[in-house]
Amino acid sequence: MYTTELGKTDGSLAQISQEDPALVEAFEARVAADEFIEPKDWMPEAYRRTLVRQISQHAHSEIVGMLPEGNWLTRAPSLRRKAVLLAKIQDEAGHGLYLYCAAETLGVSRAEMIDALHTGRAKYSTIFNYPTLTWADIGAIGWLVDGAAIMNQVPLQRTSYGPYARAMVRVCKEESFHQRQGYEIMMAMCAGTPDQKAMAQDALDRWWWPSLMMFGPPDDNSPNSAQSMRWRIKRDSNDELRQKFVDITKPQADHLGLEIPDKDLKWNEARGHYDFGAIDWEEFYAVVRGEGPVAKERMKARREAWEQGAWVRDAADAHEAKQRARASA
Ligand code: FAQ
Repeated sequence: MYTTELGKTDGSLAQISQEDPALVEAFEARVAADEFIEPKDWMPEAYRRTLVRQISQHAHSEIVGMLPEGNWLTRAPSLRRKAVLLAKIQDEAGHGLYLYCAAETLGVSRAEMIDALHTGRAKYSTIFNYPTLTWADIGAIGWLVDGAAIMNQVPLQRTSYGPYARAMVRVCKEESFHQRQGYEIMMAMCAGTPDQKAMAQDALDRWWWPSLMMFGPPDDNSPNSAQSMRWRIKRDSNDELRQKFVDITKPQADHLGLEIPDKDLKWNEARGHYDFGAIDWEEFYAVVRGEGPVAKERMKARREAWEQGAWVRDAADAHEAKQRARASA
């Protein structure tokens, strides 16, 4: 699999077990003291590989995540909505680029990462394998998907790897604007005609459960969590973040006059949190396996974009070669 294959040549298990215990100890102490680890610092091979896995998956998610919203650019209901949506989608491209750059500092090339995505060896967030059927879905994505992304990414501003943490600072500011633009679309639809409000409810019905799945499997079934939390790559567990998201989002749904599609969603006074119903983990794992409703279309669109963009990359390479030749002449 991608996550174990990237970096295999310099990261075999035999090599990892030969790492100098003094270096490992000094590294662990720096992480425990909340120091940032920087690209040229010594780091355990498994730490490097975990970061490449998570950061590249995150980058792919941002780029594939442009597709569901791009679907509505030509049909936005007004020029203002179109301009805002266009800006948001461009922000997502920027997030992908910061993240690919952060992963490159760990010694993996952009070409390797893109190849892993296009050959199905790399993961990207399950959420982007669901279709955007109506304009209300654009509101629901901003409100719920960007809302869930912020919940996950705010703690990543303090992740232990410096370039990833710094990328997250700007990403979070932009995601916060994205969340508001989505919520504002939902507010407009909920204050509109009964048909518009019904569209908003339908979008919430379809996006609610997939949004909860974005946080990943439950803590007792999350193979990477323990080590990633020890290395302070992850600062909060999947379930902790999911709970925070539910607690914040339920009152927002009430304000809109919409109903979250979960009959078990209830305030629990003793816990000080909302209880919520069981997530369909079978659906989650099926989507992770590439069986999501529009998974094939998403990958086809990405591969075609890459192939059709070959001339741009070739032109950039030729330009760079020309500049270099001129400089050395
Ligand atoms: N989808 O052991 P864990 C966005 C995989 S950005 C697919 O818990 P971990 C912005 C996981 O990779 C959204 N796969 O893993 C936007 C692992 O498999 P592996 C993306 C998932 O890494 C908005 C396996 O399951 N955000 O939305 C998912 O400790 C609107 C076991 O899981 C990030 O990537 C999933 N949902 O925790 C753009 C944030 N969940 O790799 C456009 C950074 C889990 O071992 C429009 N990432 N898996 O083969 C993270 O925080 C973590 O990687 C988690 C997963 C929390 C996603």
